[in-house]
Amino acid sequence: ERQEVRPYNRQRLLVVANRLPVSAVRRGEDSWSLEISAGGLVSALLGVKEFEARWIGWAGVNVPDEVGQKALTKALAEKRCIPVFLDEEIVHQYYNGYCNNILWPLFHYLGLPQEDRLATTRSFQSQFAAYKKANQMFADVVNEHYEEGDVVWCHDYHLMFLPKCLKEYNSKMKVGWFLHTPFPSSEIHRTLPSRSELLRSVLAADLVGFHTYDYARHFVSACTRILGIEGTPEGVEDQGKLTRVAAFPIGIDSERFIRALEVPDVIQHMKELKERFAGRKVMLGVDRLDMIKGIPQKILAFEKFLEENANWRDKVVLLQIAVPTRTDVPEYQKLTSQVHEIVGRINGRFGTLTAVPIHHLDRSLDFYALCALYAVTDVALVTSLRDGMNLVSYEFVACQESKKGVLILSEFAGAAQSLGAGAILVNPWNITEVAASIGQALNMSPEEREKRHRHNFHHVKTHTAQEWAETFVSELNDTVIEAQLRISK
Ligand code: ADQ
Repeated sequence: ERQEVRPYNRQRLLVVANRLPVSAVRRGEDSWSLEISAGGLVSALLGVKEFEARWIGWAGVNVPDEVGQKALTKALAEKRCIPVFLDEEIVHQYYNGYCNNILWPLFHYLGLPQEDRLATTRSFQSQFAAYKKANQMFADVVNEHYEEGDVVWCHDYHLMFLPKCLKEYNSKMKVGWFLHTPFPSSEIHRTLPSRSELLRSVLAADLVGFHTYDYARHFVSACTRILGIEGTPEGVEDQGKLTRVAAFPIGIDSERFIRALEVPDVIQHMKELKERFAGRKVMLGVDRLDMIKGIPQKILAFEKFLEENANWRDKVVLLQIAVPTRTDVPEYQKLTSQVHEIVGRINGRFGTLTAVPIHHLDRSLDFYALCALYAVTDVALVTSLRDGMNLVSYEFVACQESKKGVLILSEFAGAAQSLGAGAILVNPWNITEVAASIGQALNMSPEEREKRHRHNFHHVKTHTAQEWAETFVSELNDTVIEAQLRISK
């Protein structure tokens, strides 16, 4: 694979993320079937023509035997993917433990449930050790595949220890790190026992990126307060070494959504949905079923709206599509039953023999079904308690050229900074306010909707995922060149 001729001599980009963008299913001792999952990051990088991207990450399956590992490596190579093999114990401690039970809630300002807090405090050290070990395993694979001139782009809170490991292997490696979640206030980050080690390791990168300027500012002030090192307008400077810190707001591949609306299957599906909900306004929520998405709060706000607006009860329907994630974690199981209970109660209270106010689906929808749903929606409800960016809000806007529906958006989603002028911004914790916003959205004049939609649509069309990836990588290249110039002066 290393001798492969590079088409057009494009720069190689090694994208390192916890999960590879494929799902692998074992079909036999040495055979695997693979399916590429088209997330935002995948389409962002597929669209970037200047680079030849390769992926390094965990395939999401435990493959203890060498025969299986070899076969999977070979199958993945065809998709330009390189696996990191993690055993069950590491996955348990690093992924379920440190990443999802400690960093994820902390970065989203959500505390742990009381009964878990002490247990987590006790297991902290062993989970952090596993986190470092896993990051070192990622670094080993990167190092093995690295060629001079490659750009290495590390992603997300799973891999905060990776920049340091990589620079220890090769101080000349161009390393960037991007965080997809919020970076919390330094007062929150301060509570992490591993606070300094994580910051120092991230600072080993040449470029550190966040979705918003606020997150970047929180990161710089954490470095100043916790490590006592200088923040500068460009980033963080420690003993003459500058780490550039900046905001790179992600976008979507908007054309992919716009084009989908012309596909006959999607048009047919839209027609069916319109017939199904004729005479009613459609409100939509699409989220992973996660604490951060504020699904129970959203449904309670909808209940309040129905309570106070009897005239709307048979004229509006809320479709909530919630893909289950991390289903083996008790907290997530609790959230699922909590949501089911609230939905059941509200449907019992306001439903009739022929119609219910909430359709709640615990599942993922395929791309075309999702586009059709976005396109027929009158009001989208994105009420995340915290969210790095939130791409659902972008996807909805991309599909609304004909309908010009209203976006109700949490002020705690990164997207509030880019779509704030077109959306109705809400504090998701205040269900009275969200309920009032639902009324405002449903009653909004066509002129006002048009004006707001124009603003958001323009943003979504011009700030694409491809542009995001290109900007990050070229900034990383520039940062390294500038640093070399500074040293040679
Ligand atoms: P997520 O928390 O996963 O991403 P989001 O940005 O909304 O949140 O992306 C979710 C993606 O999954 C969207 O592309 C959406 O279409 C899809 N999806 C969600 N529910 C679905 C369903 N029921 N059926 C089908 N598809 C569904 C993390 C951060 C975000 C950040 C992104 C990108 O938490 O804040 O915006 O990374 O950086």
